[in-house]
Amino acid sequence: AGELKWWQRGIIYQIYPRSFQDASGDGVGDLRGITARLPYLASLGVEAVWLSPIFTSPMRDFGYDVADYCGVDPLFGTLEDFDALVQGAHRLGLKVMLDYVPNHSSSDHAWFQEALKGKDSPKRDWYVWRDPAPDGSVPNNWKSFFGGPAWTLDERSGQYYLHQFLPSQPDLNWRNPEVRAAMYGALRFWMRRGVDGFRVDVIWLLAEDDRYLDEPENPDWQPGMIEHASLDHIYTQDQPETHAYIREMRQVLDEFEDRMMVGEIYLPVDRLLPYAGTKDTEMVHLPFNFHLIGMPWDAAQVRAFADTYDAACVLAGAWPNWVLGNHDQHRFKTRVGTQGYRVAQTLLLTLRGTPTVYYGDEIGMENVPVPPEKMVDPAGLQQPDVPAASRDPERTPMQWDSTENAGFAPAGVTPWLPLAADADQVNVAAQEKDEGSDLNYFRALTRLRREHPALVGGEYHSHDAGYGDVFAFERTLDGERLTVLLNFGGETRAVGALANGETLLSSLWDAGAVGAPLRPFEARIVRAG
Ligand code: TEU
Repeated sequence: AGELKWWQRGIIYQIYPRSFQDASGDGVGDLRGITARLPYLASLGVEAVWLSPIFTSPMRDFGYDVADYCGVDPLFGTLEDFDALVQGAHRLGLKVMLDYVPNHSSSDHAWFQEALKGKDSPKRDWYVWRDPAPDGSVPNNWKSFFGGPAWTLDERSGQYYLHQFLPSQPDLNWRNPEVRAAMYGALRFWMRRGVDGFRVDVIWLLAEDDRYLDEPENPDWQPGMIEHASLDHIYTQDQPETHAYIREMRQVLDEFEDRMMVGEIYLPVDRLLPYAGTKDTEMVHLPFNFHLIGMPWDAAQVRAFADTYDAACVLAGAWPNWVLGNHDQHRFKTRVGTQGYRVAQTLLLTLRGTPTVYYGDEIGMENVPVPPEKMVDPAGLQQPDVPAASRDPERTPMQWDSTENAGFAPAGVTPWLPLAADADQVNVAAQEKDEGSDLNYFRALTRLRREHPALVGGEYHSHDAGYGDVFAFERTLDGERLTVLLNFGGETRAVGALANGETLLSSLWDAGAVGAPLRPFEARIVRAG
């Protein structure tokens, strides 16, 4: 796998900076905290660290509302702190990725404040304005992803502005070349500071159809769908112009050596893979594949999806990638259950493609119930009738040890979100000491990836294991063949010749006899003899 790029070879680890490590003692994580934990990150065997937004922000959407694209928010530290983080990471061989939020700025951004001055403002066209409908109401039926209309009236000018998220997150007008130039400038600013890559927020929503027609209702939508879209969004997502802007964005990245971007895109595979572009016109390096999050946790369905997606990637010449969780989705251990946890973790780290891991998943963090009076996520606060809408439960502080505040913040400080009730047991320090812990299982998997290039660069091919609750596949490269056996169910399953060979790793640790049946919920990696 020597010729693979770092973003194909390695694992991306997502940090939600508010919740990783609070060095300043204000209950919110910060950059110096992350820098202090770099040795831990290196010990995990991951390649890159992606930081959710650290830019200047009023934090109404916790940083996804940027008021200055080239500044670090004082809550997180300073530019000097950031430079130190990048240097420290690079010294340990870790890449650093930032979260780039191009679709919308904060309403506090100087650009929007200028645009508010009136229709003649030089920045007016940097945002998306429409006159009211003839009856004075919103221009059309477009909805915000956080509930309510996607339009807010600016009383002074009598026009509405577009916001696909909060009213305090006005959509930038990507059709305006000045906007694009300014936003590309921000990318260059961070790349000059040594940033290796970007996760690009809602990249598939950049452009809107400029006829501003009403969206049709989405007949397939159900509450709880990962996109949260009751309208089809045929006019606000996946527009041809969006593809064109991404091609431009890619050229900006290619001005620098070895940089990458991963795009946040919630679309079906046939509309997702085009975001990788073609050999001649490349677009995003990795279009996030969120489908493992949305689908039922079922061996046959996961296999069918993996087959389809892998084949589609081969055909499109796109590098695959896999995700089980992020700061918008409930913790995967809570979704698949304690017993399914290691099966899921094994799947994520052995399928063909780049895995992205969410902080804390390596120690098996679960959703933390946050009582309504402590809810802070605007997605939850704006949709009190949708109980699962709050993203607070998956954003709670990292659990480092069994001291007060689990080592996330100094004793006596109140963290911005509550800690898990079992943080005194489920934490890094405890799991370091326990050979059989989730943390050490994660490390065993990342070590296997390093020792066996077939797990990284090898071809993928699934097998019929003879049971609906077993997913079996092999990864092959240069004569090495590794078989991954995943028992999603609670029954012992004899999988015959598929299990023949040396067991390199079992989620139950003890290797068992060669060819032994899979035990309930066992994940096993076997080297075919
Ligand atoms: O999320 C975009 C997105 O599609 C979300 O609406 C997602 O479906 C929802 O959070 C699920 O509950 C991105 C960021 O990841 C998110 O944190 C931001 O709030 C949002 O964009 C606005 O920037």
